[in-house]
Amino acid sequence: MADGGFFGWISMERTFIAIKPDGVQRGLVGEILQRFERRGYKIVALKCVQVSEELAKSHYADLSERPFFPGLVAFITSSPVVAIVLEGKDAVATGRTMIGATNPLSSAPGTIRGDYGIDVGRNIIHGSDSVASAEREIALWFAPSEVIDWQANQAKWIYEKV
Ligand code: DAT
Ligand code: MG
Repeated sequence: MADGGFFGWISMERTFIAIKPDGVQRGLVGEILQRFERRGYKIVALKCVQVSEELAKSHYADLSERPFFPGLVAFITSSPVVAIVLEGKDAVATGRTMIGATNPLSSAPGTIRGDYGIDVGRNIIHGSDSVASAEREIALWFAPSEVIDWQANQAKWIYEKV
């Protein structure tokens, strides 16, 4: 499923979500998880992480030449992050839609960043931007044994066919 494979006829995906230090410090973990759970996404991995500089630099490797990179690494390593893998239909793109635009001031109300954030450098949450990124990020943040395959009993009430 992490490879965008099929569960029944439904294309199931996994996406990597991280509630950043500001989201954890502001006590938003429960509210954020509740949004994804209520939508119908299934938590298949979750842990609290004190991020190392090495992990931060690897996670944001594609931004290493950007002027804000040192500040981004300092921020993400400054306080714990809650790392999550969600599974469900179209999890990557729908996760990004629920998160909102990179700059919270441009994020629509109703999105996580649009409801809780103001500054781009304090935008509360990360979500994978493609299935390929999700696969890379899940492998970077989690050991295979930490990502759990399980059947949600409510799946038939979320999906027409399971
Ligand atoms: P996103 O998190 O929406 O995928 P991104 O991958 O382009 O956005 O950037 C990663 C993070 O880097 C972003 O969540 C916040 C920070 N960032 C991006 N652009 C920035 C900027 N212009 N100034 C400061 N921080 C920025
Ligand atoms: Mg990104």
